[in-house]
Amino acid sequence: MDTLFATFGSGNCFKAHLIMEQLSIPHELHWIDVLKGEQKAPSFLELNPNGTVPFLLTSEGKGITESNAMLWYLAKGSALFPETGMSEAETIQWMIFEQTKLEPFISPARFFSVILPQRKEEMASQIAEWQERAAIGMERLNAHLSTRSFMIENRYTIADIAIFGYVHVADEAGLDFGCYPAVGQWIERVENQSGYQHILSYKPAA
Ligand SMILES: N[C@@H](CCC(=O)N[C@@H](CS)C(=O)NCC(=O)O)C(=O)O
Repeated sequence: MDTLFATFGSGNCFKAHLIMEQLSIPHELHWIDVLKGEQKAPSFLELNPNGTVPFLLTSEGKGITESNAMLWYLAKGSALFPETGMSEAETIQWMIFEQTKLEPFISPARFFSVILPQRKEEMASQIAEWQERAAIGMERLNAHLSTRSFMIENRYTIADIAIFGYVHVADEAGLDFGCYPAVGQWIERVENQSGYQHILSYKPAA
């Protein structure tokens, strides 16, 4: 069985968990508390020298880092994988867009707003800068989604899951979905996909 090492509330970890739920891939969850630095524990670094989560340990004992690489691996051969070579290229393009124009800004602004709110005030000017940069990516995304229902091929694929991971919680980073109506409508379409689970619906035992 695959094991997903994840931290609670992370959009990157959520992507991997969501696809395993939607494709009914048997898996175990192993919680890593990044606030306690468990991702840098020697026993974890032995498995994943990058010291980050999500980390997927496959049933064959191979390790994968990078949430979007996990989506690619887990979706191959399924209905969530792009159908043509051009769609594969578009998917990679949007995955890189997500990791360079959205996630690096939405994720830390959200982190210091809702996960570690005690540092929100101290980080205020940095948060404002992340919000400004995230807004540029959100505008581009909104324009793309204004003319289609899903990211590629007009159907739900891993391109949607990759973008959705952090974009659907962009309000927690201080962005206003009212400014991005096509994104808001697409979020509803993704939430209506079979097997969808809320990001906070799986959590470590108390
Ligand atoms: N690009 C990576 C990002 C991985 C990442 O930075 N994960 C965060 C949690 S969302 C983490 O492990 N932070 C703790 C650390 O870097 O020490 C992905 O998409 O999986």
